[in-house]
Amino acid sequence: MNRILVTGAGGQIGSWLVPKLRELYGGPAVLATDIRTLDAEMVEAGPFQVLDATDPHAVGQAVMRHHADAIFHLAAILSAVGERDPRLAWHVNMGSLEAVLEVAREQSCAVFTPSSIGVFGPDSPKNPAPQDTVMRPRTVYGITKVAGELLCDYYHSHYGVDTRGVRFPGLISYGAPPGGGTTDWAVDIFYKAVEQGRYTCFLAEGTQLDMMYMPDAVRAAIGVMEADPDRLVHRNAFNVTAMQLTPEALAAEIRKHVPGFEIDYDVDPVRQSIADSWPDRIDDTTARQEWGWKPDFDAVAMTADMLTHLKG
Ligand code: NAD
Ligand code: AKB
Repeated sequence: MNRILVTGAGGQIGSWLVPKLRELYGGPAVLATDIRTLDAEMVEAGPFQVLDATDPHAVGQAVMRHHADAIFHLAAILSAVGERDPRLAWHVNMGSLEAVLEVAREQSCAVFTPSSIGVFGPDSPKNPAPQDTVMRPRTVYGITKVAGELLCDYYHSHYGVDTRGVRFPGLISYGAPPGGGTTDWAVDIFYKAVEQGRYTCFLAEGTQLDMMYMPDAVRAAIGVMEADPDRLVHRNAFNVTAMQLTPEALAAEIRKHVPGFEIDYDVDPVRQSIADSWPDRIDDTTARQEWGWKPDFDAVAMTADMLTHLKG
């Protein structure tokens, strides 16, 4: 990777990934793009372009003009927003992936595409969900992610495109807010803890999901792209995780830093049913074996770091 184009650069992941890529590969080498204009920090630190990733012609032009040899494809609609507007989720998630893969095939680019724990469904083993198992998700988001993993595999096996990806768990970060997922509670809880000392959670007590702190997610994205291709068997769908959290366990950890912090529950049935269909824990042994994946942050270290930054 020398010259990189990032789609969906203004989102929760892109707002962390783009600065890291610019630090590693040089500011001018990383073209940030999004369907909307972004804040000055992103736009002034390197090249930026408004780009609808579902438009194959526009993506092709941008890749050609930037002389990109790698695309980090982050533009997508997440799980909760996807259940509100399934056709939009299909259009954006599949339309943009097809556009990016075709451009990558024509212009010889490597492609990173994040998949998700959303690929699993109620028929998948819950604890742990293995690397290779039954995947029959019930959300349109999950369906696009399974289809996306398979399409990326297809472009690799049939056209030799260097496609790679990971199945991210819920990602926790400060800065750009999450884009409308089922795991957003694990970000919201920190902001409410600092601002109000209490949080009303939209998932029920006892709902356990995999999570990861954003610095680890950024390392995973870059790590899989820099991995020795000869060692990769799976390529597009590596389970990666760092911790398993329930709302009450994270609240207890936050309480160590915010005395008296309280949590209560007002369950949203849509997001609860999505969470209930996802595993309690995924097994990331394959990523550890094939490219040396290992997270730096557990729940204790992540909570301390989040609160240090949010309290200023
Ligand atoms: P996000 O919703 O925060 O950001 C998505 C970005 O894409 C936004 O800036 C939005 O403006 C942009 N976008 C939407 N439609 C677009 C289009 N047509 N063309 C160009 N840009 C468009 O999402 P995120 O959390 O940064 O997620 C990025 C990727 O990682 C997605 O594929 C998501 O499924 C995956 N993922 C995220 C998480 C997580 O917890 N954040 C977990 C698993 C997988
Ligand atoms: C979501 O909740 O939709 C995302 C994800 C885990 O894919 N955070």
